[in-house]
Amino acid sequence: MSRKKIALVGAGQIGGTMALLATQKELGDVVTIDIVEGIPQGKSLDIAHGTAILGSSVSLTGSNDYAALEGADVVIVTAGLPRKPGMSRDDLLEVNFGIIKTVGENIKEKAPNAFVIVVTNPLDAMVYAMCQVTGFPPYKVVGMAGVLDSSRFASLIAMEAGVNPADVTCLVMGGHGDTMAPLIRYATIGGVPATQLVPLETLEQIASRTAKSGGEIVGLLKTGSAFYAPGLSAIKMAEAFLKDQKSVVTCAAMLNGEYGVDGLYCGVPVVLGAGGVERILEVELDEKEKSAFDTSVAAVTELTEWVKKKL
Ligand code: TXD
Repeated sequence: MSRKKIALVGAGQIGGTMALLATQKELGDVVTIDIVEGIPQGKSLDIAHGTAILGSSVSLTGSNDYAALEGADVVIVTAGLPRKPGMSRDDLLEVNFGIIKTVGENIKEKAPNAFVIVVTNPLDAMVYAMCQVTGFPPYKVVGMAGVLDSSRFASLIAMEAGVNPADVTCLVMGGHGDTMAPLIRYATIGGVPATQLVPLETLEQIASRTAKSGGEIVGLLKTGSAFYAPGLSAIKMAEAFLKDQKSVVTCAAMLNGEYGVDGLYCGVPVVLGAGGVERILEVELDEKEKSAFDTSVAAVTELTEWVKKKL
């Protein structure tokens, strides 16, 4: 089997974290690309210096040239600006759209067969833009958000219940914004509905904290947004594709009638494998859940309409 190649466009906080994780997991050779001279080269060399300790055979390179995308199996895009305190994800729309456009055109030209994972905010609108700019089939272009939001929900429940986070499974649907919909009814602890083990009021507080978790981290860090858990989430998705794991994860996928939504990227549970998004899972939503999902879809629609006008 030939060696896989993972291209990380954006060598900032999340890009650097992903380079380390991909090296540790030996997912494939890692190339990081950034517009800032020295950053991708420096981070790649720094991680390469640790490969003897990690026992990893991965080769790492950093570049300021999109030509380094050539032959990539997976491209993960974090290029763009992160939030500062007081900013919403949506405030990043205009500047990050310009960046996604440039990056997308280069991916189309240099890595036409790649599976593309977009991380840049505002997530759902940016992944829509990426799909249009590359012209790739929607099952090969996805957005990372639901894996992170679901992990945040699960980890917070585990802390409250005093159990292993690995035993908690959660589902957060909708857009990656303040209107995301953490679904309490689908949270389980060791297969048991969380509502049987944690008071409903507490779960509701945790759901609300989950939706605001990104902002909580921005408020603490002050100089940027979360990067460790986002890095872990995007690498989990890359691994599902590279190893054909058929993982059930929530990610921003193009909806074509599912959940009553057409032609929009939004967070839904999918099966992720070597075929990219192999299936979109349609779970049953009660009235309250459907209304929360629809509110989130409305917010995503507004941003996506802006993108459509600029394409
Ligand atoms: O769940 C999610 N999807 C997210 C998204 C969770 C957390 C953060 N999320 C968003 O990811 C965040 O709002 C940002 O839009 C991205 C990247 O976050 P990160 O924290 O990694 O930002 P950095 O450290 O500023 O890194 C961005 C890098 C930086 O080094 C820039 O020089 C580079 O992107 N950049 C570019 N690289 C290549 N090509 C172009 N055009 C370019 N423009 C900027």
